[in-house]
Amino acid sequence: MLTRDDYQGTKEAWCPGCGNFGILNAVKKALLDLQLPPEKILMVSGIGQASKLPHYLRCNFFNGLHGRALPVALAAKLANPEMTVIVHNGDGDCYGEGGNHFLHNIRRNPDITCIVHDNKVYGLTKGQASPTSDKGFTTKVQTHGVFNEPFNPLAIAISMNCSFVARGYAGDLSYLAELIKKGIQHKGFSLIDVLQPCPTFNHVNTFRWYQERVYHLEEDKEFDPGNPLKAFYKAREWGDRIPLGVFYLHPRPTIEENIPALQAGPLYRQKIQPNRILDIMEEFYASPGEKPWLRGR
Ligand SMILES: Cc1ncc(C[n+]2csc(CCOP(=O)(O)OP(=O)(O)O)c2C)c(N)n1
Ligand code: SF4
Repeated sequence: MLTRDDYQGTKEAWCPGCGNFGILNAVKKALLDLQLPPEKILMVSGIGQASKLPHYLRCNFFNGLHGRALPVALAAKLANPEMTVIVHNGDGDCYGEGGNHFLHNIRRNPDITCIVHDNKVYGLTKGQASPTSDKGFTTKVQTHGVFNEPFNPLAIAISMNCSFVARGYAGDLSYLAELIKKGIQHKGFSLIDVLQPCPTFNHVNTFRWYQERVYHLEEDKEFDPGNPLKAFYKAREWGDRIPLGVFYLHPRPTIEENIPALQAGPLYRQKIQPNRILDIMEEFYASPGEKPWLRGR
């Protein structure tokens, strides 16, 4: 029987009152409830305050480049689909620098849980606006306020038929832990955007601000996560009321199930056959006449 201590990593170095603590505790609760052994978990992150989370947990982890957590996670999942792969990134990391990877991972649908710590600001680099910053948000750089339209990760994910789309809140720990559990158990790409106050650099979207606005989608008896139009409508609700929960479910085959080479088992257990590669190369170079790009070699 695993206990909370089995997941204990190094001492956290976030500011006091940071929403990242709530997310870390919710992740630990989810792992504990699922009794997932630390050696079967791989956490992948990029760069940022959010991306430091795997340091504070005991499990396998890879801390990559800014915005590049998802391609690393996808490669790891393809090499060893037996691992539970969880990605931690900030809103800047995932939707800004890593935006392209975000879109293409939704298309590919690997069995990865992507947790985005959405504090609507660049925390690690001291408070510049991020893709999800609301219009009018002022920072030391955006002194006249943000004038760009905010990126809406949930609406984008739903419009691309992402297989699991959810939103949690760092101040609602047990509800967030349930969403993370559902995301891990879901087979396919699970996006969990987590509203995370940054008391140091975002003085607008505070715990109190969220506390007055958030509600659970379950309160709306008409809501159905299988209905893309209803999900899209809820994803655009922002202001006086902010919904939390599972917005959209669209189960479909994962990339692991689609790749023929993986049908023989995980890559790490498959034997490499160097002779076969040499045969293929020989065959390839044997008739350059049919391959204009090889002429004159
Ligand atoms: C390619 C690249 N561009 C910029 C940076 C500088 N940089 C490091 S962290 C960061 C912002 C992190 O913000 P976010 O992803 O929202 O995470 P947070 O720190 O708020 O959790 C930036 C711009 C970098 N490390 N690499
Ligand atoms: S700067 Fe913001 S996100 Fe970073 S540790 Fe401090 S409160 Fe948390």
